[in-house]
Amino acid sequence: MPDKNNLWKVNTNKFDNEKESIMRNGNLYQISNGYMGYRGTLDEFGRDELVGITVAGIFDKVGDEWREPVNAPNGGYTIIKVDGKKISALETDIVKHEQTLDITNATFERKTVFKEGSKKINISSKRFLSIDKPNLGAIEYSFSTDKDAKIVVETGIDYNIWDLSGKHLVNEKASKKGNVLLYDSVTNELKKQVCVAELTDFKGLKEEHVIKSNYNLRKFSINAEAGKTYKLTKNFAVFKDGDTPGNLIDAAVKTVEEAKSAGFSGCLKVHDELWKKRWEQCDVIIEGDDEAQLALRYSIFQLLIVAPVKGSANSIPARALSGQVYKGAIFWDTEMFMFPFFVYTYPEVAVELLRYRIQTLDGARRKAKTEGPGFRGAYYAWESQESGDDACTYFNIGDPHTGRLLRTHFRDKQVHISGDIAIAMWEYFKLTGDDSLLLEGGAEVILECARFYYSYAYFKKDKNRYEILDVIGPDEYHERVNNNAFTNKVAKVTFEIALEVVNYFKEKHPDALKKLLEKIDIAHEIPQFEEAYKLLYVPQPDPETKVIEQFDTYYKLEEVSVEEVKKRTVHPNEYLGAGQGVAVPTKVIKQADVIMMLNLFKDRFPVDIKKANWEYYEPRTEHGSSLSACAYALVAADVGKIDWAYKYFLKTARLDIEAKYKVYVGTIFMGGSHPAANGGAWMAAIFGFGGVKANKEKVTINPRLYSKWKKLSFNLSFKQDSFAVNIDKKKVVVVANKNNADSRAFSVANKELSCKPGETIEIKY
Ligand code: IFM
Repeated sequence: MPDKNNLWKVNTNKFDNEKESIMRNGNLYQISNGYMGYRGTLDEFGRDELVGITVAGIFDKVGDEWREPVNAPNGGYTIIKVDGKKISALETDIVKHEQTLDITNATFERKTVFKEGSKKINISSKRFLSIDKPNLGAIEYSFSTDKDAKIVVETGIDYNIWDLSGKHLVNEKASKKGNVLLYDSVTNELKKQVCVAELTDFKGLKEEHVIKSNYNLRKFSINAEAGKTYKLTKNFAVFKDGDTPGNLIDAAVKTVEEAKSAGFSGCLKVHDELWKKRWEQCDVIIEGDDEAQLALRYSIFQLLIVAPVKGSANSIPARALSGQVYKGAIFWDTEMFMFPFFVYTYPEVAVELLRYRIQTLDGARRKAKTEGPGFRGAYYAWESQESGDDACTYFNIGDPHTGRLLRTHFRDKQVHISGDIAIAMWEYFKLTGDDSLLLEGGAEVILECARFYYSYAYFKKDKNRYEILDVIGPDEYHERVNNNAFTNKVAKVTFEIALEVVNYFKEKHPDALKKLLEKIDIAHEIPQFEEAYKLLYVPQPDPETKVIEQFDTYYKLEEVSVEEVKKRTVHPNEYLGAGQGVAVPTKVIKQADVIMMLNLFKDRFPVDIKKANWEYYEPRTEHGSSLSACAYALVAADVGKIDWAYKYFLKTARLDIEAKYKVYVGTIFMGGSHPAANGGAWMAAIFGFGGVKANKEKVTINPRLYSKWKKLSFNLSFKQDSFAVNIDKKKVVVVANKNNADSRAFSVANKELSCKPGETIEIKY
């Protein structure tokens, strides 16, 4: 149970030197500022402990290995030697250890008491990655001994870099310019420059410069007095190609020099203030359930730390910036699971996520052409990196028995990705009322996605309908299926949205429409979209059972329990799908699929259909993906199964804070954080228990609080206006910000209202 008085901290007073615990703690205690992530490792750790500073938006490939994000050298490295002996949590006796992640401002702190011979040594450090200056990291490090000792401090840049797939930084140069330690390099594939500067302030002490074994260090030798605390502050800056128009090294040097002048506390103060604003805008308060409160807050924190830097047009990878897992790629996870949190609470970031898709539209066009036959439009990458070309490999999961890679069809058949993006693009416009993103390229994205589906669909003459064949839906255990309900529905809605965009532009932006239709030569295809929208088949509920068949022939598969399927595996890491996977011939599914559809289009299905499908698919779902639990939570809440909703809410909200997730699928290392599950936790709380949903016209709130919850409070952004919402067991209170632009429509507990700027409305339910 979390500490009641502190629901803003993650903390342990144990140090476990098992490799796996170090890896899990690296994820759990990571800090990030959207530009880079810094794993929660200790100052003295190195490559073997998976120290990683993963930089957003820069990728590299070595030989035939997987393309992945670049990890920068660790400018935060420090180790001390006492009477010639290295002091490290890995080698030295530990008397006491405490490490804390402060969620209020993304700072990581460690305090360790070591015993070396007859001496006790205290080491403390605190670090953060500035959200004011995204290239900057700052560390305050101090130590003391209980007896006089000869201490050597080595601090600087460790460029022994942990990489999963090859050495990405080459032409490495270590040097010192004035007082600043420097590291310069280029990436192996595209020769993009990556550099690091480090500057230590250890008042008045003389230092020696040492370059050895891929460390660029300064060395201080001290005759330390018993009981005296020695403190140094370190700043490091990471810069990559494109960060500044000028010289990168100069920019890095300037960044650390300015940070040194401002001092650790000066930099921290600005950083703190910005974090305070973020929390004022995005926090959710649950009264009466500390476990849920901490887990949800940690989930929100995980999303906030990876919010892309303004103007970067970066998006959020499936494992955030916790390392290179999943090739640092952006999946549908972002639009379907993270985007809702941002668009409802932090729309400035939601824009950034969608700009990334506008920016990678050409990559999606290339994929449509090369994935063929005859595909046109935008077929977005299943695993998208900086150019939008697909980083997903055709052989994507290793078989633990043979070590061979298995053919999976994630890349070539998971076509729902394009529609997921089109839906988010349109959702942004509906909820914010801001059409600038559509004008900037969002409308083009939507039309190109519709064009792709038209080129992918088949017209079945005898049935007078379009079908979508040979795909993978969200349930990845069943590949190459026909008429997957989720995919067909997403495609149909994409046609619908494309038509709505055209109509909206006709009315509001006729010139822009004319230009766009000419630019992509699509005017003659609009009638095709109309026809496809009308005639595209979407599997319907069975009139008797009300269940929607997940895809054609799903019902013919073997009826067997999830437990039984798992018993059939012969290796603990075995993947249940692909080729001969044990789930393939069965009805056992990997993750929410029909249920995902019923959640995504919740307004288009009645409760009895949702309930019947939840009851049918829930026992057949293995939840082999971290994306699954939240969909089950959301639909459970929708159909009034509040205890089930809570069970699945906790599963998604606790995933990262509990850090007990699986770390291997097949032979592939998967250890990292799960921002989609974090976004799912927010959705389950707000849309599920809060009963919030919004469309172009209004915000609807129909609460169904979990029994333990006394109160649920959160902020909402709608049409660029902000509202504070407080829900307790009896009433809903909505407070409109006094600076809101206009009065907005609400439906609270089935009462229609409008909420003027500065007004408070209170409805009993
Ligand atoms: O996007 C998901 C997919 O749905 C299931 N496998 C993991 C991917 C990344 O999270």
